[in-house]
Amino acid sequence: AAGIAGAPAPFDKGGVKVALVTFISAGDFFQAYQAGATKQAKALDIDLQIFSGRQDAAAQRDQIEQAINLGVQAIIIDHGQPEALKDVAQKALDAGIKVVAFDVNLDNPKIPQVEQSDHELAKAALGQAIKDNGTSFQAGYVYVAGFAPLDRRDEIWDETRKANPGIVEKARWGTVNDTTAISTADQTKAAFQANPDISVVFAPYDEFARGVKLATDELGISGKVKIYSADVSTADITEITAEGSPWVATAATNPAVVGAVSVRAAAKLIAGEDPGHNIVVKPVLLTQEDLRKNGIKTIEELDAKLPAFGQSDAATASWIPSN
Ligand code: SR1
Repeated sequence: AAGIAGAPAPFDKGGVKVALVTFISAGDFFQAYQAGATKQAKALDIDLQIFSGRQDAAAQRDQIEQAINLGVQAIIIDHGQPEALKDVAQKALDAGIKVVAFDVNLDNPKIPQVEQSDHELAKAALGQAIKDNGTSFQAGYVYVAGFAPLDRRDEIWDETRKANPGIVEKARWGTVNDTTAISTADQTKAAFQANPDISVVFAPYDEFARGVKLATDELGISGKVKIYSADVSTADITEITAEGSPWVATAATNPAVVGAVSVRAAAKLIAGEDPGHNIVVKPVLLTQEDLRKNGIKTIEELDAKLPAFGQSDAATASWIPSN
């Protein structure tokens, strides 16, 4: 370990170990989040060990125990079920290990919470839905309760429907598993068969949106449905900008930036600095029209075009190299 010249201890000498314990590891969002975390860790000369989740709360608890036993200086907990994690996160704190949580509310003043401003994200996507479709339409909604970001986005869906009684939720469905998009596609087909008048789907997770698009393509109804989502990846941009695509807008951060911010927050805690309690990475609204007009095909092109997407000043410090 070489360390970083001029950085506070222990980063000046190097050899810092951090664990990233995930709950969901499949899918573009989570892969990009991990890639961003890995890159920022490398820039900080951190040995980052990633524990891959399988949507299994007991396994995630075990992995946190393993990280504690490995003697890491910090643990980043990425999603999960709060009730399965709160005590084991406290155990880490009691052992002198710093803890950062991303998108799982551990409700502990010692644990900074990283999030993507999910209220703003949902408002941006639904604002575009209203702009395109007016305030009266038959809607489908893809939602699974119990995930902090989805629950926060759900609050805005409720608020939007209350403010616009002409928006009618005809059906609600959703699954989070190893193959979320495929499971969601199957459920979407059933929802559309029972409710052929649905013209707008709010699917605020890109795996959900991908599933809805797959279903509408297979049912041959893509021309009469519009999908509004959260998240973006290069593969999503391909789906959104494809000819005849019903996926017309998404509100998103760059997940690699969120991963980098999570590592920086952990590094600041290890160095004895305060990264703040609520660490927010702001999303941007991306429409099919703008992506096509600007010829954007990849995340890298979005980074270059939209500085607010490609970087965040959350949890920065003069001694932390940007990645
Ligand atoms: C099942 S939770 C999925 C969400 O987590 C992250 O916040 C991503 O934005 C994704 O939509």
